[in-house]
This record gives sequence, structure tokens and C-alpha cells, in this order.
Amino acid sequence: MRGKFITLEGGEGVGKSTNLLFIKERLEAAGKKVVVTREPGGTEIGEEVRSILLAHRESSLHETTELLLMFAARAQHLQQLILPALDAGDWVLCDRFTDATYAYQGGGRNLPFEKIKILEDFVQNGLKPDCTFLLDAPIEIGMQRASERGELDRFETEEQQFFHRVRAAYQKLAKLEEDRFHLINASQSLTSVQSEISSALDQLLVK
Ligand code: Z5A
Repeated sequence: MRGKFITLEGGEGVGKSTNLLFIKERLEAAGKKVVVTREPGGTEIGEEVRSILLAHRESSLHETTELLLMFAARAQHLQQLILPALDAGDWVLCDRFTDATYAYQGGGRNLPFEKIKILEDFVQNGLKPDCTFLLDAPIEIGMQRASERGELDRFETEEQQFFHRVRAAYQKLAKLEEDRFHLINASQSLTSVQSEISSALDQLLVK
């Protein structure tokens, strides 16, 4: 039987990496083989593209180039890792996916959603996550949590308005696809966040 594809989304510092581990352990306890991965990245080539995307450099990366690099890394990720794993019956757990492109390149950089959709259709050929956890918190909370980590990447040095647009875009996406998204208030305690995630996973495990 084909595995399920779960993604985690949200602004920076909302707790994606923390909850990724929690979900992995929860699924493994239920007997699933789980492949954990991330975007941009997940493959050798994808990780090289990630370095280009996150690095600070003198010449600026054009927003169209940024968008195409996200999908270039994604195409490799899908063909080399995600699709083979799902076909083998494994569950794939991915830290960010195409919703991040709509939120950051669409919302943050103001690129038209219609253009992103063309690339999504071309690269994914209809594939979408079975379930997406959107961890949502006021950006100040995420930034405060992330600030304890040290050096900031190219996205993390954007102005505050950029992150407000990203958050609004994520909220819009969750409204458009209520069946796929589980919108979780990430400003709650970690125990409360994980209890909500657990309930959603229980439903997914019996589907
Ligand atoms: N990007 C894009 O533009 N377009 C795309 O298509 C894709 C990505 C796929 C890299 O992402 C950048 O790529 C990203 C968007 C862009 N840029 N930004 N910003 P990334 O996922 O690698 O980086 P990130 O978003 O900055 O993730 P992060 O900072 O690692 O955050 P996180 O994983 O969500 O948070 P965390 O490390 O799990 O938690 C942060 C701290 O908070 C940690 O100390 C936890 O213990 C603590 N925490 C977590 N939850 C709680 C609760 N509930 N209470 C209290 N404390 C908590």
C-alpha cells in the first residue's frame, strides 16, 4: 500500500523541527516506516540548491530565480526520494513543501499564485500532501524562539512586513483546503500543540 505524505509548515521558529521528531516517533510507534526530509533540500543536489538559496552574497538573487530554484530542488526531491519512498509504502514526513512557496515567494515576495500553480502542476503532476500541519503563531513569538539559535540566513533577515505577508498567505491556504490542513495554534505550550497533532495523526492512521 502506498505510504502517506505529511508536511509541516509555518513561519520561522514556530516549532516545525521540534514537532517533526514528535510525529516521527508517534508514527514509528504505530508501526510505520518513516522517511524524514526537508525543503529546500532532502537530496544531495537539493541541499546544494539550498545553500544557494539561504546564503548571503553581494549580488541579490532575483525573485524569479529564487522561485525556480525552489522547484528545481523539489523536482529532484520528488523523483529521487519522495515518490520512491511513497511507492515503497513508507510514510514521508517533510519539513516544508510547496505551501512554503505560495507563502514565501507568493505572499512574501508578491509573485502571482497563478505562476506558482503552473510550476506546481508541471513538477508535481497532481501530487499533494495527504496532511499538512500548519503551525501558526504571531511572528514575534517565532522570531523570539528562533533568535536563540545564532546566525541568520538570507530569509531570516527580511523586514517584519515580509513575515506578516507570509503568515497571511499561509492562513489563506489553510482556508482554501480545510480537509488537508490542520491549523494549530503554535503559541500554546508544546504539550498542547502535540496533543492536537496526536489527535490528527490518530485519524490519519485509520484512513
Ligand atoms: N522557503 C521558501 O522561501 N520557499 C519554499 O518553497 C521553501 C522554503 C520550501 C528555510 O526554512 C527557509 O526556506 C525558510 C523559508 C524558505 N526561511 N525562513 N524563515 P527552514 O525550515 O530550514 O528554516 P526555518 O523556518 O527558519 O525553521 P526553523 O527556524 O528551524 O524553525 P522551526 O523548525 O519551526 O522551529 P524549532 O527549531 O522546532 O523551534 C524553535 C525553538 O522553539 C526551539 O528552541 C524549540 O524548543 C522551541 N519551541 C518549539 N515549540 C515550542 C512551544 N510550543 N513552546 C515553547 N517553545 C517551543
